[in-house]
Amino acid sequence: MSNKPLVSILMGSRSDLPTMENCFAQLKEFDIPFEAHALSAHRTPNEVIKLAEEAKDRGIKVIIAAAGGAAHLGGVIASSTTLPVIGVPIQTSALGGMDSLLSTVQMPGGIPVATVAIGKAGAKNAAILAVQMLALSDEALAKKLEAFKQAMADKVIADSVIEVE
Ligand code: RP5
Repeated sequence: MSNKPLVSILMGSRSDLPTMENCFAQLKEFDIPFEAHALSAHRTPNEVIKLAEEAKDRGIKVIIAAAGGAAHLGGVIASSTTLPVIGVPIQTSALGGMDSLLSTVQMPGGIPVATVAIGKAGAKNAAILAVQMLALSDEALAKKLEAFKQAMADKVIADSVIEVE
């Protein structure tokens, strides 16, 4: 696989980075080349739209957008590209991430943002969902995904017996 990024990750702020490291780690596990930017739908709307508009021509296949609070980043990106957009709602201290979840998921008909769970699990799942999309046209990656799921199941089964006294 070439090093040209296939996935573009945008986060609303550098303060979202600790959550999104989980996304980076999962993409690295699958050897998916990706890029990442911290840009805000509210503080830097023009830069966000430019990145979204140019992504497809740069070879990007999937965009992952993470934001917290009034989380409009995924929606703004989805308005500016036909690439699939996966939204990660960041956990917030004020409202626990319910604010991020609702403002990411509740898109008007016609402009979908595929929204995953709040926080770290969502960051990890965004990566896996992106890999699943890429695997539709990549047989080797599809095999890696199958092995990944099997390994996950094997681990649970190996540790499934709970000792009772
Ligand atoms: C959102 O506001 C960001 O995605 C972040 O989750 C939140 C807070 O941003 P900072 O004030 O920490 O930059 O746009």
